[in-house]
Amino acid sequence: MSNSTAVVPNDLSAFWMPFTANRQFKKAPRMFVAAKDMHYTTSDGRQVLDGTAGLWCVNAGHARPKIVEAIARQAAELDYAPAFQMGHPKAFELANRLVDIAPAGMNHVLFTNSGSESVETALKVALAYHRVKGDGARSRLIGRERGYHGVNFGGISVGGIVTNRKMFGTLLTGVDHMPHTHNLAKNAFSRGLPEHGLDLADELERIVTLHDASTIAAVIVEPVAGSTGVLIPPAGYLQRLRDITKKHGILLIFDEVITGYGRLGTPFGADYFGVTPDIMVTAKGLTNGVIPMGAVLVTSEIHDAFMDGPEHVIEFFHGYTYSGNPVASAAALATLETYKDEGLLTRGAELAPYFEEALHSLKGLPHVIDIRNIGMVGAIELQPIAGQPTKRAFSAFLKAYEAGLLIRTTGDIIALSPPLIIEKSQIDQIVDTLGDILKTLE
Ligand code: PXG
Ligand code: PLP
Repeated sequence: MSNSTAVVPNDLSAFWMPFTANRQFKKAPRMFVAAKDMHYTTSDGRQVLDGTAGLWCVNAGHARPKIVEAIARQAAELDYAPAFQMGHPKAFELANRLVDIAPAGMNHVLFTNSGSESVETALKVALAYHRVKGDGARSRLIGRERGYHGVNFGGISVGGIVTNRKMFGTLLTGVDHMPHTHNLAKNAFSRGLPEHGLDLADELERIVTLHDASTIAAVIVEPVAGSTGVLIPPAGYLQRLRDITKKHGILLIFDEVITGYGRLGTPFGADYFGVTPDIMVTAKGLTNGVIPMGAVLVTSEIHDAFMDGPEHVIEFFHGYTYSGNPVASAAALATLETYKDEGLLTRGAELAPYFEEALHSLKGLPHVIDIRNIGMVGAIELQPIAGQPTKRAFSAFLKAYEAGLLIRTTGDIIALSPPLIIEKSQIDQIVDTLGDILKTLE
């Protein structure tokens, strides 16, 4: 066992942890001190199977050699270069590689440091695009109930999770929301795309009628809503959103922070659904989670609209100190190489049928009110304890951790999204462990 357990601090108060019950956590901390391939090592020396790819980001598994080496080499060779008015080769190379694997037409890339920043960047590109086209009245943004688009102000404004919004004032103005598509009464225990709910896409027509298309800049949705508990779109739904947005000159933004980089068994969600947006928001799997980085892909039509006016003038007043950071770029290039070497952008498609069968074998166990899956994403929805929502699923999370399995819970939904290098025997281990736990839950 590594001696890194020695460095676990005994004062945990200074770090105000993100999206965490801080007081509860600090009374009984759960610490990872190492990771390799499919497993974490805890501070008490146990192996924990990673059922969630970290937070949906470690798609190639942990501590992959090419990525580790690329980061070390890059840090020694060129650690940082100014992002504005200067360049370095790897950011350009990475943008080219991304365009190669992206759906046809997504030809230009803006770099960020997270999913949240990618969302802000995409929303700003959309607003500015209409403006440079002389259509600046198009300033409204349309999101969706239960959508998650990160935690910055634009993202929580178009997002639809009340706990992430209610503390923060009036947010962006001029935002409206489509209804979410989750319908247990009609779609429980669907495999893949649910059958019912295509008509919910027509709610966009209603919103367009209310505000008039000439005021709407963009619609942003996750192809599959992940963070809110794995809400899979009804068959035909995303195509219909595409048809409606196209008809009205509204940009369609896919937030592919979770669905990108092989999660659904295709390089991007756009490929899975055969629907190409105007802007694609990505992060997480871009660097295998190792170094923070995001990328926003846009069509030539959008990019070219900005390439007007005098050549010495900055075309788009936006960017981050770390946009295309050399070490992050090197990590991303090595990640894409690892995905390519091991076929990971499509391996999910081979594993998905096995994963689906295994998950649905849990049907009938106590408290299970839905099981749903798409690609290498699965969810098990539990009946909440009356008056104590989230408690039952969180208790499953704690029991799984004790039993050597990392799962993710949101509300009373268990979400699974293992690294794409997972073996069938490890899928069995996930499902067997969960089965045992579900039988013992209060
Ligand atoms: N958009 C989507 C669709 C996401 O899933 C973000 C934006 C924000 O990315 P950053 O890198 O700023 O966190 C996300 C992130 C969970 C979970 O448990 C999901 C996310 C992050 C952390 C936890 O479901 N999604
Ligand atoms: N705040 C201050 C005071 C800054 O100088 C900067 C960048 O120069 C920022 C925020 C933005 O930081 P970043 O570019 O890392 O997003």
